[in-house]
Amino acid sequence: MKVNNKRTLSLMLGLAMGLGASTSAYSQASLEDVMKARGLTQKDLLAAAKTYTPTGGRDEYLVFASGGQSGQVIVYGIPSMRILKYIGVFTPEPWQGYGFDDESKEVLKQGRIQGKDITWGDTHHPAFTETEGDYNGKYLFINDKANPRIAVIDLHDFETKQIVVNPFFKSSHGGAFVTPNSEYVMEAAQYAAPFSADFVPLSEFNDKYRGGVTYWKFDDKKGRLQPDQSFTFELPPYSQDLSDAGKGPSYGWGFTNSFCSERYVGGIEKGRPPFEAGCSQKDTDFLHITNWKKAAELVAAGKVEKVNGSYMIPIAQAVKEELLYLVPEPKSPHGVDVSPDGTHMIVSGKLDSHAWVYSWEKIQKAMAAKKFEAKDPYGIPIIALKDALHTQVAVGLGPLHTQYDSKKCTVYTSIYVDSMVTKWDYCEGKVLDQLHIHYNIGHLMAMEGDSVSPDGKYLVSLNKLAIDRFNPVGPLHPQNHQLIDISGDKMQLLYDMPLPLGEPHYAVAIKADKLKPAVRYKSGWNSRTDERSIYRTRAGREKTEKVDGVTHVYGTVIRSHITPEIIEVEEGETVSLHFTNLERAEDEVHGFAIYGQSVNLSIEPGKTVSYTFTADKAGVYPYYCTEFCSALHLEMQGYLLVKPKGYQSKGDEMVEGQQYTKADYEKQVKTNVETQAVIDSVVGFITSHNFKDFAPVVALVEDATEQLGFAGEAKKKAEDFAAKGDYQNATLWAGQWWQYQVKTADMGLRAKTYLEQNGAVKVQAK
Ligand code: RUQ
Ligand code: CUA
Repeated sequence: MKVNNKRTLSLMLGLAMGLGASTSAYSQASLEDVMKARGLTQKDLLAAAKTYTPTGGRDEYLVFASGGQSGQVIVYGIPSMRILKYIGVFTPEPWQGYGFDDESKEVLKQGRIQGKDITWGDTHHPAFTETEGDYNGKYLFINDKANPRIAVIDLHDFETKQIVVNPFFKSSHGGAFVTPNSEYVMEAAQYAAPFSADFVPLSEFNDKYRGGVTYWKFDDKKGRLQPDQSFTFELPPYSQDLSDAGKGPSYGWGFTNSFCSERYVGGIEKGRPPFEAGCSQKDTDFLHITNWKKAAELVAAGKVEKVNGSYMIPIAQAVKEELLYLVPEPKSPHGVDVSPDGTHMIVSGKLDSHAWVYSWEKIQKAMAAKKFEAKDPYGIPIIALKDALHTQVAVGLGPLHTQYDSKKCTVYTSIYVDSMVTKWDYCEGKVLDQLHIHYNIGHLMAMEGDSVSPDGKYLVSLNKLAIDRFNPVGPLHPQNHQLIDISGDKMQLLYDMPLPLGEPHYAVAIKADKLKPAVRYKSGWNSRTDERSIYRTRAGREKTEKVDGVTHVYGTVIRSHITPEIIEVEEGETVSLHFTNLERAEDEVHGFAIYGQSVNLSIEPGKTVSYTFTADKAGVYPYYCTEFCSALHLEMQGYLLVKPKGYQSKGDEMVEGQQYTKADYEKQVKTNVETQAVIDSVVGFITSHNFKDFAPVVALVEDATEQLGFAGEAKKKAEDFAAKGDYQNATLWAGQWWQYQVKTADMGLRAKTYLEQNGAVKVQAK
């Protein structure tokens, strides 16, 4: 073991001195040879050149895709289509410790439905926070359709911070959609249901079942939704679907479409025609237009009542206050998408081959003149189609969603049945291009496509079926995201990316440089509440304390040991472990797992996490770090000893394995002296360069200095034992002294490499 470590160190040193192996091993094959061997065309090569990202390269955009039924969010880069992260949102995710540590369990607990834990979600539509209609890179929201919930993810650390449960709905599809200054997040119901939790027979469907749209108030400073300031519009039982917030001239308004405005209830088992027949009889459904700005004023003025503790605006009040209107829209519509300038809304009906473009100017005129063609059965004014429509364009069979280009008037609509993307001009009402995709596209997404200033460039087609596009992996196929170049007049398909996690419905893409994620937490940080943890622990302050019958272990983790290494408790005790990661270096995460407990913790630099459990069975429980964090990662271990009740120690002294002599001690000291020379040379290199100009290096140097300090303490202990002639302890402490040196050297070399690769310059030696 020691020999190996020494080898590792000298190898590190060799690399640091530039003595590494040369890199001339490239194959001599020409581009033509490779093309021939792999059957690639010129077009393929062009696509490859547009997406290929050389090693170490970064992407221009980051995509946040819904993870569908996985209840997570998937993050990947464009144009490389490389997956970077899964964010646990509604579903426990062990690698991140999400749903395993006490802190994140609290977040999931917020999402309980009628007291029941829900350990998954059907995520559909992510949305970024906005400032004046542009993505600001601060937070991301995503909805759960199955249980009407919205989650808040902080883009500072890509962690889920909050889950809110809709106080009225039993499902929610039309969320999350953000108003232009993130004032509110829209969440529309889907399947009509009573607003209460009670049983209501279907015979009372028209009177007691309801749809709705909730406007969740968002506090930009706190980064949390504010349920007590949020409000819901009661709506007829029309199966409200997707929504979008107005902007520019339509700022202050929200748009929500619906299907099954027939209010049909199926019952195929009783011989009734099924939902699908009854819900598609009428030629049109309704686009709902709601005035959130005026509604917020009513709420602020105390004019809206609370129902079960939440503000709810009944249909009659919304009509009276002129907050709610309907406009006919194409049969069984799916998406409603407001143009970047807020002047038009595009809606497509799944059972109509046209996309309908509405004019906000016309709609406003009709509202002002109170020109309505009728009222619906609930008294809501209906604006006639001719008084709202700008144009209708035949885009293909089964149009769903529309995305806006950076070029004026240019849009892309997903065509589900025809499996294609139609590029068209909504001002002139003409089709410009069509591209076949594989297969059955749902949503599509252009770069910053929901903002007031879309970037165009790339489009991602989120396909419902992959069928034969990839190597077969059993009956459940991966999803397929196809990257399309939209920079030219003709769309060009570039790349197929299999996505093996849930059915991502929608995705949003943001310019990568708008995000400034942290690489470490402030020390002792509770990342879920975003404040210092009351359980934070500093180096050397580790302790065990019994408070109110609970044994609290205040521990730390650092390469390569967990403090404490032995935890002794009595059978039946409740134990609460708290670990703080003392590292500052980027990516130095430690994990924690223990035998017989369903737990994995992810302890990122600076983070404090807790795990509380009952030690209900006497026994021996090994624990260890689950991240390969250093050469001696396997040794990052410990024992939880659960003693039987009333156990009396029979003087169980710790037994020693290997015995050490003076010669062993001296050999170790010699190694340590040599290692110190390596450290000194690295330190010399770093301090002779402008390392303080590089934040990651400063963090590494801080960590290295700390490790070197520990080395000094261990050295002192070794020398004290040697002076007493106790070569057993002297040798072991000399070994620990060397461990700290190795970690110092490791970080020092990483800092040195960073400086060399990032153009550090020599400065005058001080
Ligand atoms: S939806 S495509 Cu939520 Cu369109 Cu799935
Ligand atoms: Cu820490 Cu392995």
